[in-house]
Amino acid sequence: MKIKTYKNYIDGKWISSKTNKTFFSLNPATEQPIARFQDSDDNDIELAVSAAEESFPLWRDTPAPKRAEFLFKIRDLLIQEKDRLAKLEVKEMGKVYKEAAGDVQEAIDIFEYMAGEGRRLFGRTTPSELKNKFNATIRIPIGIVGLISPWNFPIAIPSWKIAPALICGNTIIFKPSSDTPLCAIELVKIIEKSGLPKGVLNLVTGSGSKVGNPIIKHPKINGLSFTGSRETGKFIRENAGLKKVNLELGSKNAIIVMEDSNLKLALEGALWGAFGTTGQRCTAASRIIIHEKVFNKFESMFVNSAKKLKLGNGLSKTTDVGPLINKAALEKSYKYVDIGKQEGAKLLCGGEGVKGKGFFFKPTIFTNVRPNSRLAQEEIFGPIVALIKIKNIDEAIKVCNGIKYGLSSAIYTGNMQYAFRAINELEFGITYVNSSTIGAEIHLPFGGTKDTGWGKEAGWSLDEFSEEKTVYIDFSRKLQKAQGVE
Ligand code: UN1
Repeated sequence: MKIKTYKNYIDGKWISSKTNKTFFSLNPATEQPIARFQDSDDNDIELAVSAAEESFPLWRDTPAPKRAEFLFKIRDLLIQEKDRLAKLEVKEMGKVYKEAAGDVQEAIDIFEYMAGEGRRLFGRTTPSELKNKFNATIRIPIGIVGLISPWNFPIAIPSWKIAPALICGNTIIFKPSSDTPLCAIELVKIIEKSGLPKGVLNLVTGSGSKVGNPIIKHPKINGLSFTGSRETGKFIRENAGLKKVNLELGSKNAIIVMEDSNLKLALEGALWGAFGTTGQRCTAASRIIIHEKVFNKFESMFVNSAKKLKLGNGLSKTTDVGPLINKAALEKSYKYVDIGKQEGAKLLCGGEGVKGKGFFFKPTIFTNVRPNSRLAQEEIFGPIVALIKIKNIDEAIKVCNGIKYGLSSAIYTGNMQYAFRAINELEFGITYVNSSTIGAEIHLPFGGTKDTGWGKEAGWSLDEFSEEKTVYIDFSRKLQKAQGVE
């Protein structure tokens, strides 16, 4: 079958890698190859860094409101192309159409929001302790930033990183996940159409070892933003030297269902949290922590509804749950089903894939899961959820916090005391009350505690992509010393 070969985007040109090697991305619902991409290496990164270095002064010196004009154009183009991009995303990543459209919408929203920052990018002023002296801060770019993005939000997450990096005046080396390079290329083509000066954004496709690694270690790259696995995040911390690093490394999120909660509402939240995007969200709910008084009732409601979810191609209107991203993800889900069984948890539904093509795995529920078991501790990134029984709010909070991650958490209750205890005591970057663990809006901070990583993404990420520089202006015409030194 003849399929198209796509190139890297460096210094405003689409060029092939000198490696002469390519790789495929697959449609996870059919296992058919989609297109061929450059299997690049450190030589391509060198070219991209040179382009980013050369274009940096021009971009830095472009007034931020002018930089914003490009972002507004990108937003408009994304709106025009939303349907096409969403369909492409279903094809390459597998999520159902309406979720893919939501993903593109997040990209639209962040470009719009960051374009607005072009006329803010606020610094601060404070009084000086001395006479005739003026103190202020301004935001300056970091320089060249490396953006390494995942496949689960293949348009939104790159945009969460590219939009703030651009508005702050940085130039960019962008390496997308090798599972969704076409989504990234289509996003970059849209950015190219906005007329962004050459060299400001450079895209290099390829593996983590040959492309990610030289980005992480490159002495001229000053900042990194990575979303992906905890293991890669650790590698980055250990190998990025003193770069400014922003990491979002997933989680093992939980929904708490208290005895007074609206069970129908909690059920909808649990289904959406556990099986939306086939469990492949950093914010997916993979633990449901349920009060003993409502445990049995909620368990049977949840299992009955999960069994009715329809697996299939994300383009079909009747599909609830799409495929997993690839074969390795499918194998991982099987592995955790075995682990769950070995640990003595009871499998209530699912636990297996589906015959035929595509990386499908049935919505899977385990009950009687021990909070400290691997099933309840480790991120699976699949449609597998652990039900855990608790006696009271103290135990709920303890179990919810008893993991090494801390991205998203939720509590269903009408009780103000329970709600506020969750808000104050859950050690997570995000807590929802009477809503699922997913649904983050781009203008609020997105990020987590503990092993989920460092820094904030989306709307509050200006600190990740700029330095707040301090400026002292002394107009006394004499040497004045601070701290009362005469
Ligand atoms: C992610 O899974 O990394 O709240 C991002 C949500 C989405 C973003 C998820 N708006 O689930």
